[in-house]
Amino acid sequence: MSRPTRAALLALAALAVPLAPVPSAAAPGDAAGTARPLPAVSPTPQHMARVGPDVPLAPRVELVVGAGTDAAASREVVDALRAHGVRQVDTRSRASGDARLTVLVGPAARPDIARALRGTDVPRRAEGYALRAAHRTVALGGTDAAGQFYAAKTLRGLLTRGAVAGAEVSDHPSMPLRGSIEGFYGPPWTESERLDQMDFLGDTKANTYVYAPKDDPYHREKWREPYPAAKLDELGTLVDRAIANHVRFTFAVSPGGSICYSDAADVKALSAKLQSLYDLGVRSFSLPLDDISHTKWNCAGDLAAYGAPGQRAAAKAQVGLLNAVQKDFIGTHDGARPLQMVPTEYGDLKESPYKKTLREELDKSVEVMWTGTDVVPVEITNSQAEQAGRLFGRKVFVWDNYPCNDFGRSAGRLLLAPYDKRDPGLSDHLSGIVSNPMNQEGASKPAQFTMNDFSWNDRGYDRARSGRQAAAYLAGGDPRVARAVETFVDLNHVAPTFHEANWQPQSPVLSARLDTFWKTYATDPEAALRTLRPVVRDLEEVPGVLREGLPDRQFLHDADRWLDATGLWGGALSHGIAALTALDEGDEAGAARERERMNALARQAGELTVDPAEHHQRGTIKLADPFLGDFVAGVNGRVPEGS
Ligand code: LTM
Repeated sequence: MSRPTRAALLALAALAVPLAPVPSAAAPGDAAGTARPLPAVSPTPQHMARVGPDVPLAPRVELVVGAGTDAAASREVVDALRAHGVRQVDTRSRASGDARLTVLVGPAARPDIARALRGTDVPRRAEGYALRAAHRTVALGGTDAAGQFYAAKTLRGLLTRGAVAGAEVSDHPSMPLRGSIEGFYGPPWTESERLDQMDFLGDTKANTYVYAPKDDPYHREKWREPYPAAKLDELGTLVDRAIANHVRFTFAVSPGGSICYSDAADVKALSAKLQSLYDLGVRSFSLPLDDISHTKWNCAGDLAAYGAPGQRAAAKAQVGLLNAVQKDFIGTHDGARPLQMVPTEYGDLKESPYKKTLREELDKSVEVMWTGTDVVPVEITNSQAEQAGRLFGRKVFVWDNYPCNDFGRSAGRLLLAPYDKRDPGLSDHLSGIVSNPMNQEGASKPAQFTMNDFSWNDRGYDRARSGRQAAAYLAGGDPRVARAVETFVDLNHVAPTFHEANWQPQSPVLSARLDTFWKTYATDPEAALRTLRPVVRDLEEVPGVLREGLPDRQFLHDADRWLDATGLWGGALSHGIAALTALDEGDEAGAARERERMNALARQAGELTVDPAEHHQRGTIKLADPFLGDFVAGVNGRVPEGS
């Protein structure tokens, strides 16, 4: 059956919405599946509990939609059912009463949905939803259209083994703004990476994508110029995909490097730029003023209007512009959301004349971004976030520079570790968190997945569980592939900062295993080697397992050279083990030969470089450093060179 068109759904909307069959309470002793744990749903729901046995799917399912049913939500439900073997979905405006499975999708207040929810709490929150699967009925009720869409995403998570888990879910996001800001230096994402990102954000219940690539000239240097028609078309396609995923495509333009704040022509040019995106359907806008100077004006007019350059004068000029855009553009455009901005002082907690002016004079509805301390923060605590809120006079919106890899200390690296060191409870102090990801979109997903989990439910966030779920998501549910993803994540686990300190350690799992290996080797070489062999075999197998089994082609493309490096290092370690084994058996010549092979592969791995077309920072590929190199050195220190 073809998907219902929007027109068809609107036609259905005109019909009365009758009541669906009301499920009776779970029969006592009806045990099929009642003891089974519920599947992991990500982001972690605020509340989820088993209410009865699993609800079996049927080859033919009735989908009941009504006036307020979100088209994207019903599409998502149909896709999810089809992916789990349902052959026919009959979309109707009233339940027939004799279907083997009925799925109701729409506003939680719709009478048939409200009844089928049977008291499942409907959160009074934006983007919230309630879901209940019991007997032959699954009810998905949203507090708004996005809530319905998220209910449908949760339904996908509850589908296993030919059934919907018998569960009730009451859920809503902890933070209003969640997602990503493409705000890094270096090669911007391609159109297909951005389209992929929109679907990914939808999958992870994130609602925000900020378009702010530093290296798009029309975003920064050429901000006054309109986008060429082809580029505008491309942006239009992205906006449509964002809307289909309940993602707010947020258009950012950064005029700070050359704007003359006091020149009406510049303000007009800025407004025209925003208008061109509004015309494509964009309803969220941002004016980032990061990485510009406080201490110079771009025109003599500003000197006359605001006085000598300085923190206070810069803030006055910026506030004038931002308040004008908020009032004259946002305030006059239907559906436009509050303006967002990035202050020039975005990465510290020091009081200053700049912050004081923003705090006191910037329109209170404007969202102010903040990166945490030191731009790439080792942590974000509740107390810091509270302080930032006080300094800027509102809850701040965190631009988290993770897993961004455009700065010197991240050269040659993919940053894959799960999100960490952000306090539970941050949702009390922030309006949201967006990730500034890597130049590589696909490879950013493991980290972003966990960040979106955190911003949805910071208090329910469990780092280890989220990391496992991220791996399972990327692996398309295949456990062997998921394990290989987790191994690969461990090899690329370090998260550097601008300073010496890393805020996430490198390879915690592998480094511990290698450490144990050498300790055991000192007293029982055979046992040590026996334990290490499967670890190294896993390493060697990672590239093959991922390249054959991982459905996400973008991730594989992005990780290509790191996968090559993994294969080479795996081979090097395997020869290292062989060298130590030969030594243990008294075969010095064999040991020396293996040593040589190990060194040849390690050398090759060390010579791999990043693709400059895809990475802002050039350099050699870094992987599980320094542990892999240390292991090779350890073998070299024990096995003599051949003569
Ligand atoms: O973080 C902000 C607000 N601005 C820039 C980003 O564009 C850049 O990607 C990161 C990481 O290098 N640092 C910044 O200062």
